[in-house]
Amino acid sequence: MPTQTLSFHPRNHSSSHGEVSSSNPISTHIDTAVALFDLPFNELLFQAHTMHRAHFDPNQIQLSTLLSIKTGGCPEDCGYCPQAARYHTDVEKQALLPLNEVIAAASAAKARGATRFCMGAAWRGPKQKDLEPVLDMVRAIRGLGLETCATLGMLKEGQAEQLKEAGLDYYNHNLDTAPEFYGEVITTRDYQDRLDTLGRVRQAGMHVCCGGIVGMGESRRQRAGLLVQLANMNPPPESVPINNLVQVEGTPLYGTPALDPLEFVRTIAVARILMPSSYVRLSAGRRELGDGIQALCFFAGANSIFYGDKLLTTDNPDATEDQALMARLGLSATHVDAPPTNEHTSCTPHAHACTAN
Ligand code: SAM
Ligand code: DTB
Ligand code: SF4
Repeated sequence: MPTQTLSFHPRNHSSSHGEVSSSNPISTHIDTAVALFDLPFNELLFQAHTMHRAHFDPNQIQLSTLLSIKTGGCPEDCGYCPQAARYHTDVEKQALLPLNEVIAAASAAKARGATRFCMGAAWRGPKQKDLEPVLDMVRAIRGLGLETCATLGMLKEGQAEQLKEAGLDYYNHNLDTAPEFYGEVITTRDYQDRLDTLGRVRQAGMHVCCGGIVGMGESRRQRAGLLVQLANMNPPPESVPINNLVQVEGTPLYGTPALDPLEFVRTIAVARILMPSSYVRLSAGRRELGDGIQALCFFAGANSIFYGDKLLTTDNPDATEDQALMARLGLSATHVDAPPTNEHTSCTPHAHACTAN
């Protein structure tokens, strides 16, 4: 007999894209999420893995590669970020990369087995003169047959449509943490600014990549609060990056007591239960987690990673280490149908288990 019987029955998440609503009629209450976190570890992992198997092939992992296309010198004050101009870190400023360098990095990522290429820029948000060269990058990367993702900061009216028109499949913009903890970490943009950008992305018909960071000193209830915010988006994000804080000397959050790695696994498990159809990505901080904890995360429902030796400015496990870990665990890379290169597409990339391997 199980000692705890709490189980979670998610709603149907098949709402259409373009629908932006904060008044989701069937919303998850924070107490439900906290109760999941509080379950005995084995009970929680069993529920999460059962949910995972019902929605995904548990032996397939989606691989995204990141590239910082504009580095450092950011005017924002995100307390975790080595790219904020106001903190003294070792990050060197780098202007927007030329198109040929971005194409070379994307081609190399594809050759290593990545299916999605994500470009990050240390901007508060892009100006129109910034956006135009990024649109060229999106077109070129899509032309290579990769899915495209970008994280450029806050978007103004009309910018999401331009990105969509150029062929951007996903826009990454994180809520980062629960509303109640947010002000401890960032003061130069508020929670509603983030929700507004996410609404623009959805309205333009792009897929939403939205997650957050744990290990910033938040409470368990606040970790649950972040996941509830994500799960109650209507529809929930297709891609949910869960970052474990990478502590960078010079940032305000450097020296924060590290999160218990088993609490990180619990966070992944609750994310999987609350967002059964979303890809849950093990994001920053994988080097510190080690192989055993990552294996538990994959069991708990993580089915995507950032793949490649570098995140934006910090180190990630080497691609060869990830290949070895995946081989030890019998995991294979999710295959994605090459997106059409037509700029006026309304294509939805379909990831599925690769039958060729
Ligand atoms: N500048 C844009 C913005 O913030 O909207 C896009 C790039 S920003 C680096 C993307 C995300 O990376 C942040 O929202 C945060 O969740 C994550 N991130 C940044 N620094 C991190 C760190 N030191 N550890 C973990 N995650 C981090
Ligand atoms: C996300 O959630 N994590 C990635 C991506 N989206 C852009 C970024 C992680 C950055 C980690 C710190 C760095 O390398 O600068
Ligand atoms: Fe700037 Fe983004 Fe870093 Fe915040 S997370 S300081 S917006 S680069």
